[in-house]
Amino acid sequence: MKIESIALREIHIRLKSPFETSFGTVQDRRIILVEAIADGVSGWGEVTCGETPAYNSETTDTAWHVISDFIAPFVVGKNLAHASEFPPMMTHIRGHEMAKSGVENALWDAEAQLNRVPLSKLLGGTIEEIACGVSLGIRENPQSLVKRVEEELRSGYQRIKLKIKPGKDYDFVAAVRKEFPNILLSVDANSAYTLDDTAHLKKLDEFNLLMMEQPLSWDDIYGHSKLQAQIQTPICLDECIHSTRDAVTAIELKACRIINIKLGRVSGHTEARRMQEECRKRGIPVWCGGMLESGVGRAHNIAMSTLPGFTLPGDVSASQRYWSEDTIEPAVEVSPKGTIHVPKTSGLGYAVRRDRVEKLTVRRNDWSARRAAD
Ligand code: OSB
Ligand code: MG
Repeated sequence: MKIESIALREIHIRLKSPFETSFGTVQDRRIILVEAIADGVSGWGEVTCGETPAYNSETTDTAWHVISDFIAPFVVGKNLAHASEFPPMMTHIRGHEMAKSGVENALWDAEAQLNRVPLSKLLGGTIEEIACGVSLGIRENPQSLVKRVEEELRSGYQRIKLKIKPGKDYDFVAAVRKEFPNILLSVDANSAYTLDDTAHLKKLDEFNLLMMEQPLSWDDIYGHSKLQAQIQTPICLDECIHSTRDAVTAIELKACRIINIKLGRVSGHTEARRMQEECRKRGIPVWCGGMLESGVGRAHNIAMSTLPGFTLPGDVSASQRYWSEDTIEPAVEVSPKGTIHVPKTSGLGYAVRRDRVEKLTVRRNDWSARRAAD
């Protein structure tokens, strides 16, 4: 497929309610959408970075810069047999996984449409109904958190993840566990603790958690191996894992027993697919993480979640939990048993709402093969 043009759009879109993690609160999202036209079809991707460099080092503005100045001008006009040929073309750009992922995933959508198959099938997905969990932001007090959990369980979600930070951890988890003794429950610290907190984190062992996600520094695999040796709760790594090599390092060091795969963090579908396969071979369950995506990113997450290594419920939940009007249609819906039915139509299986996207767009940049050849 020949990459004829790339359009970048930054959209501003407000979450229905603010989302608080250990590193901050967000409500107004600045999301970059990538539209790649290849052999006449439009493929879409979403850059999943945050607005600030608090989760990882990328931001909306760094991704805009890297795609505009290095990725788009380099790939427009190129001919690829498969989207999986994109990552080897990017080895001269260090890091910036989320920027790369937005472009690569748009090419995967285009390739699936050109082949007239659902993206999930092009990736090799086998699961037809994916299991959904929710990630709940930090709340004012344990009672209001318990109320939220109850609502999500009533909607059918199969696993509840609570965001925690020092001072807002033990009591909150205790309250939820007391009310719901048997649910699949996990916590996510987003790097808010250090090894000095080991004794404190060990106290969470009593709650029979499915996992504790990324308690220590965003770049400290070795530290997690020391912590995992001292607590029973399985550690799940998120921020630390950017590549299959990182995943294998973490597994071999016994730094985690579960891995959260986020398409943006691992630079796109090609690497995500490789990672879940290597984890599967080693008996390490993986699940699909979320980055408060709009529909485009959510649709890519659904396709990825159909791969056989994704054996735990992910953080992919219904559009209506986040947005009053999503960027795709139909909106992503979750069944009463907490599943999403994987679309069977070609490409992403959801249509991009161009009218809404145009309305939300605050800046745009375009590259076309002709311009690149000038
Ligand atoms: O660590 O999984 C995380 C949101 C933003 C940044 C990091 C994380 C999250 C979430 C939300 O947990 C997941 C979602 O609902 O999209
Ligand atoms: Mg996380």
